Amino acid sequence: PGSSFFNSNDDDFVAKMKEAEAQIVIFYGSQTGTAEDFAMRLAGEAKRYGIKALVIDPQDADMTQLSELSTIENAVALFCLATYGEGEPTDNAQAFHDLLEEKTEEENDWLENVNYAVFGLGNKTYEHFNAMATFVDDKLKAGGGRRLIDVGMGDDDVNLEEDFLEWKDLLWSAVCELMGKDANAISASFRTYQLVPVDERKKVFTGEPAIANSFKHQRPPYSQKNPFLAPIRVRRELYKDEGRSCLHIELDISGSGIRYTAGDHAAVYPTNNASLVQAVAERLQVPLDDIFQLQAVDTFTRKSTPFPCPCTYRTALSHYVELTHTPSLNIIAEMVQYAKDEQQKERLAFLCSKQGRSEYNKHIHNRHLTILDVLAEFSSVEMPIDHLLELLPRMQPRYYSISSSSKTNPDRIHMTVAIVTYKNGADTTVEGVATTWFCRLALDTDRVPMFVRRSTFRLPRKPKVPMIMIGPGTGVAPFRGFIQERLFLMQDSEEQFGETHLFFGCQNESKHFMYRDEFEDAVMKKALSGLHTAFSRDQATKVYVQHRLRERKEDVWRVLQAGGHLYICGDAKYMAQDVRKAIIEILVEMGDKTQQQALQFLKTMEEKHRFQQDVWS
Ligand code: FAD
Ligand code: 2AM
Repeated sequence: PGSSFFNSNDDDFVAKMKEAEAQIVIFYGSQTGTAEDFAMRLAGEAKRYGIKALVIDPQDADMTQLSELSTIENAVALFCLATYGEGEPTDNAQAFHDLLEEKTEEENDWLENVNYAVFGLGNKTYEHFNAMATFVDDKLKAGGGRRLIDVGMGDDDVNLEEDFLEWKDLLWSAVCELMGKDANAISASFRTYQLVPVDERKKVFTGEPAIANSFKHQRPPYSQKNPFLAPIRVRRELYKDEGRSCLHIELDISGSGIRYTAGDHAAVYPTNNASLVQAVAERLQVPLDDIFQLQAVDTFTRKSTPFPCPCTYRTALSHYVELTHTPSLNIIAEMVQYAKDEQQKERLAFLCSKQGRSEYNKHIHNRHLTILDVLAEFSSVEMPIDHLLELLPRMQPRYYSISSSSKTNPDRIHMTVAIVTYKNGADTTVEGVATTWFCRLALDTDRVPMFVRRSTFRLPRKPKVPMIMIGPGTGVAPFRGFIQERLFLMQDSEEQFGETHLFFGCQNESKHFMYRDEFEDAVMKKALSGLHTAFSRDQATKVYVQHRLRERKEDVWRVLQAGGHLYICGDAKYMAQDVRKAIIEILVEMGDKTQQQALQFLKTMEEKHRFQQDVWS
């Protein structure tokens, strides 16, 4: 196998801190890389106060060592923790979560004199907003830890960046006070990585997320670090109208050894549009085919490189960084030094000053400007590409709810993909990276780097258990898989199958009713007892799935009362919440419950895994 991008780590972080003379350790719980990014930014900023900080992945550390932190004078542990799905920790923070949960009453002083602060990355549209961060904050406090500042409740639905900035202002004041430092830090810029001569012996990465040559020599088992290159065999339009379209895609996983279960997610590493890469290259005069190597300035930062390299600039811009995300404030701050025009320099400096924050929000964040929009506006900025590359967020895999059953499609993974394109505040048409890339790929010959992420979204184990599935729009994806599976199981089966309802919604029946034939066929074959549709725009007033649920309140109550399963999939921001409200109303009315009892009923269902959600925003 090729050389690995990931370093192996000694797990005694306190010893490492002592060795590096670091006073701060920053742990991150990251699923999409943002928490890790924040952790790296904090480490970079610590330098401005003359403090050394170590960034550590909790899964590579012996977290019981936290109790030893007080052996370093004024040491501080910082946590940047994302909450995933239904209030769960991220995969890399799961063990740390479990450790905190296990700490017993008798050990409630195990963190005596340990200074800490927690920042949470969450999204208010989800029910369990920042559950992981508040859990950790509470547990550290309960363990006797010394909380430096209140837990930061970052809300990605509004402005995560701003929440982070506010929290970190408070943090640095508290840290400086603790350590007796001057809080008015010097504003010099510090590079985390630097260009170094390319080591000719090293393998050149060509887009692999972790292991050099793994695209050339494909070897199972496939995983996040070693994705399988799947050809697309089928790509067909489920609908297309003004500015909106949706695709049915089939990835071929034959021969890969990859297995999946209906309800799992397919994760895909996309490639940036070549024309976008070209545009960045032209603006910043990037020699796209040159091979380069970045290396950490400080050897104790967790990663020795920000992404797999050596590679060409073309590879880095195509595979390793997000080019359409709105530049965060630290990118703007680093641009200041490269502005040749004094007015532009001043304006950039203002945007990233405390006084200019609301202007940054109004002018850049809320208008969803891309890095190219900003570079176009600040035309005198001559930023070296290697500096920009270290600052741009790492390209993240995109997740799709698998819309097939492995019982009927063991060699294929089906996905139901809504194409993303929108005009931003600079009137730029921004293309969703993955979804528009799917449109451009050549069938059979191009390859999609992918892996399967296990989920807990599952059919009832016993087929006789009744169920209600609610999935408007692309939210119907996993239910198509469930229905395929039920149809398969029903063949030659003597077993009794519980009643099964699907609530589906879309704008117009004639245009957007995807998989209609299949669902109607399932009704005929009795795999679906009820197909309840809400066509929101086929009449003067909007009709949504929750209206149909209310109309069917007897069915809903009967199924839930009988111990049935309830599933919601699709939009987290509005739909899932409105549907929950409707369910609560039905429980109150039909079950003769108080609001409180209804909430408790649903909570118990959730704990027993009978109420499951697969939602995203
Ligand atoms: P990106 O390049 O990631 O761009 C999307 C971003 O653009 C958004 O996050 C938002 O910041 C911005 N944006 C989008 N629209 C606008 C707008 N109008 N104005 C301003 N900004 C905007 N998607 C499916 O289609 N089908 C599925 O089955 C599915 N299942 C999912 C399951 C899970 C667990 C999760 C987390 C997500 C799922 N998604 C699904 C969403 C999917 O992962 C991608 O986020 C989506 O396809 C967009 O990817 P992209 O790379 O094309 O867009
Ligand atoms: P709309 O676009 O006409 O508002 C799939 O996207 C379907 O979900 C569409 O019919 C859409 O309707 C509908 N939808 C939008 N907001 C919703 C909400 N809050 N609850 C349920 N369905 C919603």
